[in-house]
Amino acid sequence: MKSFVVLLLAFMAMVSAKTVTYNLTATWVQANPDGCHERRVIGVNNVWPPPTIEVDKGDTLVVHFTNGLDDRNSTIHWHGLYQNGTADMDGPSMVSQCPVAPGASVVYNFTVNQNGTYWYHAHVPSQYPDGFRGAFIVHDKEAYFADMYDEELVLPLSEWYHDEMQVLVPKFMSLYNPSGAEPIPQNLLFNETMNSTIHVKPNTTYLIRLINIGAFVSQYFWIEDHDFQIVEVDGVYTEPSTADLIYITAAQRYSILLTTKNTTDKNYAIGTRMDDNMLDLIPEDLLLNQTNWLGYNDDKSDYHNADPSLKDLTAPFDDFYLVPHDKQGILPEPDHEIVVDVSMDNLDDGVNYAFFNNITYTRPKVPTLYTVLSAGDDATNSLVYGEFTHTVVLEHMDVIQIVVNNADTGTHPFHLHGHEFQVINRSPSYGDDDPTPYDPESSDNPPFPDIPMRRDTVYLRPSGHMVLRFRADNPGVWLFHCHIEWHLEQGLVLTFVEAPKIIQEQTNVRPDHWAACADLSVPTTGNAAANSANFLDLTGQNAQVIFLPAGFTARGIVALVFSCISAFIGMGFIAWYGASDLSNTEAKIILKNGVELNDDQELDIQDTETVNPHLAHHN
Ligand SMILES: *[C@@H]1O[C@H](CO)[C@@H](O)[C@H](O)[C@H]1NC(C)=O
Ligand SMILES: *[C@@H]1O[C@H](CO)[C@@H](O)[C@H](O)[C@H]1NC(C)=O
Ligand SMILES: *[C@@H]1O[C@H](CO)[C@@H](O)[C@H](O)[C@H]1NC(C)=O
Ligand SMILES: *[C@@H]1O[C@H](CO)[C@@H](O)[C@H](O)[C@H]1NC(C)=O
Ligand SMILES: *[C@@H]1O[C@H](CO)[C@@H](O)[C@H](O)[C@H]1NC(C)=O
Ligand SMILES: *[C@@H]1O[C@H](CO)[C@@H](O)[C@H](O)[C@H]1NC(C)=O
Ligand SMILES: *[C@@H]1O[C@H](CO)[C@@H](O)[C@H](O)[C@H]1NC(C)=O
Ligand SMILES: *[C@@H]1O[C@H](CO)[C@@H](O)[C@H](O)[C@H]1NC(C)=O
Ligand SMILES: *[C@@H]1O[C@H](CO)[C@@H](O)[C@H](O)[C@H]1NC(C)=O
Ligand SMILES: *[C@@H]1O[C@H](CO)[C@@H](O)[C@H](O)[C@H]1NC(C)=O
Ligand SMILES: *[C@@H]1O[C@H](CO)[C@@H](O)[C@H](O)[C@H]1NC(C)=O
Ligand SMILES: [Cu+2]
Repeated sequence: MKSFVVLLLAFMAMVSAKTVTYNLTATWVQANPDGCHERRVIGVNNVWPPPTIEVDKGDTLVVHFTNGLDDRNSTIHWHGLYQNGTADMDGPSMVSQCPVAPGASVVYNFTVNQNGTYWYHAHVPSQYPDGFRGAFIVHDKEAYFADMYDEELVLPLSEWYHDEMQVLVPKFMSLYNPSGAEPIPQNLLFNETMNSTIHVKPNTTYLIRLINIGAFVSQYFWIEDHDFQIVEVDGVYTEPSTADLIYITAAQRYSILLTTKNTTDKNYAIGTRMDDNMLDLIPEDLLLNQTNWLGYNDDKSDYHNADPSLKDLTAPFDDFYLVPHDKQGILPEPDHEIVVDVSMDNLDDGVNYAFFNNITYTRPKVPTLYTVLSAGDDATNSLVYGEFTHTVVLEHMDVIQIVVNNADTGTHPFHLHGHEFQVINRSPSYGDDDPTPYDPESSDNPPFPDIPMRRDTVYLRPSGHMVLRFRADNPGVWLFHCHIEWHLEQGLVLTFVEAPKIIQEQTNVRPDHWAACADLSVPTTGNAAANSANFLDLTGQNAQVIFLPAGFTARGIVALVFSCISAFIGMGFIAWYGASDLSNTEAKIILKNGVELNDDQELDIQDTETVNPHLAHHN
């Protein structure tokens, strides 16, 4: 009888699973999200913001994607969706597919067998912060909290820049920004706008899906005089946990249950605040706090009575202690451990890059998945993927442990494609001069949790460390990267090639995906250097810029850059900048590095002597 019921349920699931189709054409649109500056943004089907994609668990999603942008390539990544059996649908350009040229189209077609809150965004470098991102919701009637709420809301959070990425990126990745100071956003958006009101009914429980669709700052989120219950993080149902303040990094999601009050005599503030520790400089006119409203009644004058600035921000809810509802226990001791150090430094071109173990990701000539498919037995040899994709080959079903040590003073939200991971250790932050790598022998380590929290994006604290585990049960090519778009641009990426022989058996790249490559003359066979005669010959691979000569420091570059500018212009630096618009980035370099704004800057003699002609010539 029991097996009959199971069969019947399986049958019912099959008949109810449907195909959901969307046509998404990326297009330029004018918009003014924060009400302070109108600009060109990337919308979908001539509308911004892009639509929310909604499916039921078990559905097949078919997206007809057309790149309607006249001046750039594009692709779409489905953040948090495992693409189990469809590794060719994951989206990152030059990893699982070719970029899609202006005017070209590809179909994304995959089945969703997960629950929860996800999002989608462009996955070519530095594109989604221009607006090409949206929510992706998987409805699940069987969710344990399905009976615990009355209504559902989706609430995307992000930061917003008034300049386009194509203006910001060259300034960021520049000799003139040697400290790698990230551009400062102009505002925080809330549901892609500001000053907005969520109208609620009294005595009602809402499931609110919070998604940080931003590309840089983490946000604190709270609602004046309201607690809520966390029931899902990044697609993993959790035991209900009461919180009144959460910290949500770029790319993370939280589903919360919020029960409204039984009276409508007052409206309440919803507070969001940037994590200003992530900013190198806080311009005087930057509003770190934003206020939106939980509206119980339409008396707008009442809004000004609420004061969100009373929240103590020192102890946001720590996601480390969440317990997954499925109670999956800690995975066994790892079969394969990967230890990586995160650092940031200048290479020979003076630009500040980000590194895992001294490698900054440099894209291959052939998308890595296509190298897997064309390499035959060599696919199990990580050499064929090239040195600078930083590829690690994983064996099917191995337990993988990633130890991430932060030799940098920033907070980094790391995301793994194709999986969620167990977070079994995460240190507090340490001081700037005291980076503390994970020491498995240390008696200070807390015991690993029996039932670790799982999610697909987890933050590493400044100068701290964390230990993650997952089982390699999903053949594919999966990136592990910082989700701060600036740091992705700087190369903070690892590539996992998981179970390459199985990828070869189960992957059938569709003709339209091959055609996208042909459109742009991107080779589809061969190793990272596009050599298909000898997969072990990497001659001609794209390589990272070489390291600076020993003894040359980032501080030296700063001094040099500014002294060269002064010399070249023939006057003080202030005068030079006085004539132009002093941008955030430039102002930050000056402050961050304590560069003197006059002619008597101190130049380190050693630095001047070891100056490389390439650098000097640049000025
Ligand atoms: C998508 O576009 C095709 C061709 O223009 C059209 O036939 C189809 O109805 C559209 N589907 C949706 C879901 O909009
Ligand atoms: C929000 O309020 C600020 C301050 O009054 C204003 O400058 C801005 O234009 C408003 N934005 C929107 C989207 O209403
Ligand atoms: C699109 O991608 C191709 C192949 O990588 C590249 O050569 C081309 O410059 C890109 N186009 C644009 C507009 O960036
Ligand atoms: C999507 O994939 C399914 C299963 O492989 C296939 O039957 C279907 O034709 C595909 N649809 C499109 C529009 O490519
Ligand atoms: C997904 O939903 C099902 C049914 O509600 C549940 O059994 C399962 O544990 C959920 N998965 C996760 C990862 O939370
Ligand atoms: C978010 O904004 C959209 C319009 O872009 C609106 O339809 C939706 O109701 C808003 N969501 C909430 C939670 O207020
Ligand atoms: C309304 O809520 C308050 C605070 O939770 C509670 O003390 C009170 O009993 C409630 N009133 C009714 C009528 O349910
Ligand atoms: C909320 O529910 C309580 C108890 O059911 C009821 O007395 C009260 O009138 C309700 N309040 C509103 C504003 O509907
Ligand atoms: C911003 O909000 C925080 C938390 O409530 C508060 O401590 C701080 O004073 C606020 N800052 C401003 C400028 O309102
Ligand atoms: C990275 O480079 C530094 C300086 O050259 C060296 O000390 C360190 O061992 C390198 N780290 C790795 C993991 O190769
Ligand atoms: C992928 O599918 C296989 C077989 O159906 C399953 O064993 C595995 O757990 C799945 N992996 C993920 C990450 O969903
Ligand atoms: Cu980062």
